[in-house]
Amino acid sequence: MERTFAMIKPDGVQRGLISDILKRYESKGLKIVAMKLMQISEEMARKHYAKHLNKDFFPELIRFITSGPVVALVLEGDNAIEVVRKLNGETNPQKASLGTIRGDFGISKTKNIVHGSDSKESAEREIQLFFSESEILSYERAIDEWL
Ligand code: RTP
Ligand code: MG
Repeated sequence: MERTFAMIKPDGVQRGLISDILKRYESKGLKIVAMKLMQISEEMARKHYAKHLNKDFFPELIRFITSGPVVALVLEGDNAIEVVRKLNGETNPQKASLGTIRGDFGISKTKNIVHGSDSKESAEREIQLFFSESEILSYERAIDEWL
């Protein structure tokens, strides 16, 4: 089973979309193995988005992601990294397909509601940045044998 890091960004929380978004991840069959409501510090934001340090949008991105509470998640499932990115949709919500989270709920390139790790390396790094080992649970669900 693969694990990925996902996040409901400050706009998703402020707009009351937490339950809609969790519903999509859960309904797809992904298992929530860690979850917390938290406010990201500037230092953590800079670490999380380190690869975008030299982009024009970096300062705006850091300001936005630290602007209010987010929901940090570790999701587990077969091919979870790719599955979450598909559910999230393209980066620009105006281009994202309808039926995806960004396609259905977003309109701004910065305020694009959700994050999902883009590779195994990113997933491992981001999970470690946001969660300690003891916050990540291992458990069976009755439905697991049907997925
Ligand atoms: P994410 O990391 O948040 O899952 O999004 P992503 O992989 O689809 O996009 P990425 O290229 O990693 O960009 C990270 C975040 O930066 C913001 N962004 N703003 N204004 C802009 O031109 C612009 N481009 C990217 C978005 O919030 C994007 O999710
Ligand atoms: Mg990314």
